[in-house]
Amino acid sequence: MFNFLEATGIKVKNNIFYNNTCEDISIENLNTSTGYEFSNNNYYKADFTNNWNFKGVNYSTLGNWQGAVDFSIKDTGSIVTDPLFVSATDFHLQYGSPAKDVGTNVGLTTDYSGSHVPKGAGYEIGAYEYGTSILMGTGPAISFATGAGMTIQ
Ligand SMILES: [Ca+2]
Repeated sequence: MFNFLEATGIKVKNNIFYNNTCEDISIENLNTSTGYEFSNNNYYKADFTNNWNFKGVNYSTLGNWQGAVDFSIKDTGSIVTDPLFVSATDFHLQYGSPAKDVGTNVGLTTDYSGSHVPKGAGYEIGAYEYGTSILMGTGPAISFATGAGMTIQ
């Protein structure tokens, strides 16, 4: 998915890597990986083999990957589990997704669909904040009147 040869300051946060047929991350940089920050990613491959490659060595567990890299932030807060997308073509998260509320603040105020983030207890990993795909249609008119309480019509 990502293959870095020679670069500095790479930041990979809040991404979902889903069932790629090659390594999710491959870093061939033989020098120090200056300024690399990886965190709060969701890696999922059905076979969990050779998910990461760092300087020519393959790693199949998140713990081994985290122990091998020389990054500034060593993929902390990341998870290895099925993110539970709505479908193969809809990358919103289902209610029970483990990617809900475990992302990190990357300075965005909206998700990929333009909805405000975060919602709930924290940021989601992935492109969409949970709860942004609900189509409400035409909602009721809500008005407030001083001293009269709330009226929903
Ligand atoms: Ca959330």
